[in-house]
Amino acid sequence: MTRRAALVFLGVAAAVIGACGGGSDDEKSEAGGTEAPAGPKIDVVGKEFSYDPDKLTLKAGEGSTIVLRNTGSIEHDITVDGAKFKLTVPGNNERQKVLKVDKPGTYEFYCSLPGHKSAGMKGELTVT
Ligand SMILES: [Cu+2]
Repeated sequence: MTRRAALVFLGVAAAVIGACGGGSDDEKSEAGGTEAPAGPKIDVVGKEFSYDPDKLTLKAGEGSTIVLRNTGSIEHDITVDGAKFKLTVPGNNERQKVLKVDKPGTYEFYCSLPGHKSAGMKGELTVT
């Protein structure tokens, strides 16, 4: 379905470029893919009330896929305020989301459910 849409899009783009008589849009269309950046995969296990590991590192400006495996019985999340990032996972489930932080520094990540952070669900995110 999406592949077909992409092919149709390419066909239209080629027609437009052809009509303009220029090939300068070639690079643009190549870089304009809608695929989310996957980058390195970072596995985190969360449960009541901790993360393992509780220290994460990623590169500034580069998307990393955070995979949160919640081995607890209730919902947990990973929230990073400075990056507008929140990944919520129901109990005994696994979800993933791309995290990209543009500014190097040290950030805190934590579970935003009431009481969880103070119970220990927090960690440190280092962006280099
Ligand atoms: Cu939690």
